Amino acid sequence: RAQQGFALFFTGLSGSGKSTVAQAVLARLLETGSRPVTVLDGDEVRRHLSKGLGFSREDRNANITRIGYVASEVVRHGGIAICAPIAPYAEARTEARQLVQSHGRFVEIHVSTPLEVCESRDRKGLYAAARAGKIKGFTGIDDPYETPAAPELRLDTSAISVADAAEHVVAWLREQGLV
Ligand code: GGZ
Repeated sequence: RAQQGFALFFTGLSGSGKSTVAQAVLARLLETGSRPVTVLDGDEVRRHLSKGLGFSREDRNANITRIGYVASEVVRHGGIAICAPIAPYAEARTEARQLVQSHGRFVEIHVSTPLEVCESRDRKGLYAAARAGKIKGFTGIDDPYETPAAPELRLDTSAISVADAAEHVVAWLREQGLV
């Protein structure tokens, strides 16, 4: 039978490794080449789908609802959607889950890399700017991140390599019969 669509929903702090692991998983899924894959990455989404939204609770939740809606359409057509926003609020993650689950599987992956590690990486200098008060309401510094209570998977990129993290996701998908 045709395999059902599913969404991989990575959530975690800035610098936790969401996008990097998502890209590695994408590469692995494209190798096996079974179905079309749509990537809804944070940066891209905010440039197009969520252009004009800021980082208030309302705007972040609107961003996640839009991502959830697009992912649900991809899944409805039997495709794979890979999403990688911070998604700090449980309420919005639940809404995205409900949108997707009416058409297929929703796989929440908490990228649980500790704040200290994300901050020490500080690839874009955003944590330094947030500590200096130049960016207000930065997730993990002066804005909340609600830890997922029951994600399908949890990955800490300070404890395992990107390749191992991606392998772990793909192995889990195989176990579930999704790929
Ligand atoms: C968190 C912010 C903020 C604030 C700008 N808080 O490391 P990045 O740069 O590329 O990832 C972060 C990205 C977060 O956008 P999302 O759409 O994923 O967020 S949410 O799910 O909450 O809607 C960071 C940058 O945008 N950034 N200001 N105040 N991250």
